[in-house]
Amino acid sequence: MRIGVVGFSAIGGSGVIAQELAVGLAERGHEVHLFVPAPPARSVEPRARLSLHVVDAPAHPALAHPPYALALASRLIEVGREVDLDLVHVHYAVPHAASALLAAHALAGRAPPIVVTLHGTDVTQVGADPAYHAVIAHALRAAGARSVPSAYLARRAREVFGLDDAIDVIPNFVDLERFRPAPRDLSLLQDLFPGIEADAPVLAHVSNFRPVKRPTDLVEVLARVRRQLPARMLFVGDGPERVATEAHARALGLEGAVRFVGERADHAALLRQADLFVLTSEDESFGLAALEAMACGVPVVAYRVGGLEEVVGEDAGVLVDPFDPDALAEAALRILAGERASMASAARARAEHYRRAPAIDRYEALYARVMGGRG
Ligand code: GMT
Repeated sequence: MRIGVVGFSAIGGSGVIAQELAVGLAERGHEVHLFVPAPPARSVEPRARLSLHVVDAPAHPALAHPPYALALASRLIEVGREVDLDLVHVHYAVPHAASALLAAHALAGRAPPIVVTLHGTDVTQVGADPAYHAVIAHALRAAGARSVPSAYLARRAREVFGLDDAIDVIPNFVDLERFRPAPRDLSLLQDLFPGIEADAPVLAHVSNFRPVKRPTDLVEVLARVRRQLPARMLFVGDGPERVATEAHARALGLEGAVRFVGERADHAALLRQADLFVLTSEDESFGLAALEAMACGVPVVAYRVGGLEEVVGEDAGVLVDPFDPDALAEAALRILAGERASMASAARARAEHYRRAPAIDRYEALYARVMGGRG
């Protein structure tokens, strides 16, 4: 098949899934066209049958903001005309689903069916916003198929967009080779926290530091854990709340116990230095960052929100009532005091249920269904 895959480039689960899916589909012999707003943060190696289209949305003095949604629609039309795409699969509905629908309208008789994978805030925050709701609800109804990574998000999508039951739940997946357990790398650990003892507890967090992650709660958790243990916390990623999170750590006198490294290509290696992964999100449709930690054999402590229960289950970590940093710190201390090793093996074992190949099988089956429906 000739498949267009549309996603974001910045660090964030929906972009990672779009990019990895594009690579996996190309490896299976499909001709894949990946549309992104900038070169992907986790680089996509050039390979046969995978074309990268970095969509440029130029600024003009007449426009307050470059209309990316239109630039993407234009590029989808051009590529559609050039190669006759069989299907377009967009990740994150806003604005991708609307751009794909506009392109399909322009391509008329050659319009490819559209598959939309909803990822989280495109339903719960941006999609639910009255400023965007009508157009996204319309684009979702017009799509050939809709998928979500968790049963939780399927429920929310039905509520927010009034969709019927026709939503496929296809859980996200993880590269189990890249994200695998390994012993601590003491020189990397010393680079991160100079002078740290080899067995000091290390907590880790990876995110895009958006408000939904409640990242100052992470600092509160660390402060409580440190009342009993000389723990450190490693923060990977970047985003709007990072500065406030660093300031909060300083205000609590924790500057020597935290390290913010920003976005890093070696984030699997960084995760492997951690004893526990901590997530304080107020909502999480799936929690790909938690799954990546689990794949590295790092148990998860988090608030029990969204689809995290589906991913972490009973044995790969501990979920506590939101939004109680005391309860999170207690859970972390309990795990560090005893269950950590067994939980680490359980976390890896659970992550192995989220291999890429079966997920791609399911997307291919979905494409076949949508193409079949096209007649
Ligand atoms: O929806 C977002 O906030 C952004 C999105 C992303 O691009 O990172 O994250 C969502 O999609 C990920 C991949 O499916 C999920 O792992 C995240 O849980 C989800 N984030 C939220 O629901 C807040």
